[in-house]
Amino acid sequence: MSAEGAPTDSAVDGRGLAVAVVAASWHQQVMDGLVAGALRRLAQAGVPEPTVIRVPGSFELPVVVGAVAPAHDAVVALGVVIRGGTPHFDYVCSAATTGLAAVAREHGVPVGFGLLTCDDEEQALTRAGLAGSVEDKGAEAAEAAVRTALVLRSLDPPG
Ligand code: DLZ
Repeated sequence: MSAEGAPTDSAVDGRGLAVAVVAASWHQQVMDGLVAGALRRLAQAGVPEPTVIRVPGSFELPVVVGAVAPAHDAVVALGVVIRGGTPHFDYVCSAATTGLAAVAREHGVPVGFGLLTCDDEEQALTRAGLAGSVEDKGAEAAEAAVRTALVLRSLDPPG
């Protein structure tokens, strides 16, 4: 995941949106950075009190995102999967990715995709929005979810 080519739009106004943040718990330092980045960006967008839910691992993200999606305008899914010496990495990444895309489509609710898939912890830390990080993927996922919720709202304005 690289930030090259990322949009540089102006500030987003998400006031009035109901947003949930669903975050896995593996790799605590990185996860703390991702969650903090998402909450920071949501506050900047006018969403100061999102629902925050922790799940055990990234594999569990889709089922919980699917459970909260109907009551929210957008969901931010956060997780970190670090490549190990077994194929487990591929299974967890694949299940989380396809599962999150499926629940977004099923419910028509945007899911910000803040799942880091990294070779090692150091690579994840550079993307975690911490002091010394180069990227802030939690914030990016939150902003994408809010922007997409606004797009959907503009396509289907309240009558
Ligand atoms: C089992 C596992 C492994 C090996 N690695 C990670 C990881 O790097 N990041 C993560 O979020 N979760 C990992 N898990 C846990 C799985 O996501 C899941 O929680 C367990 O397989 C139990 O269903």
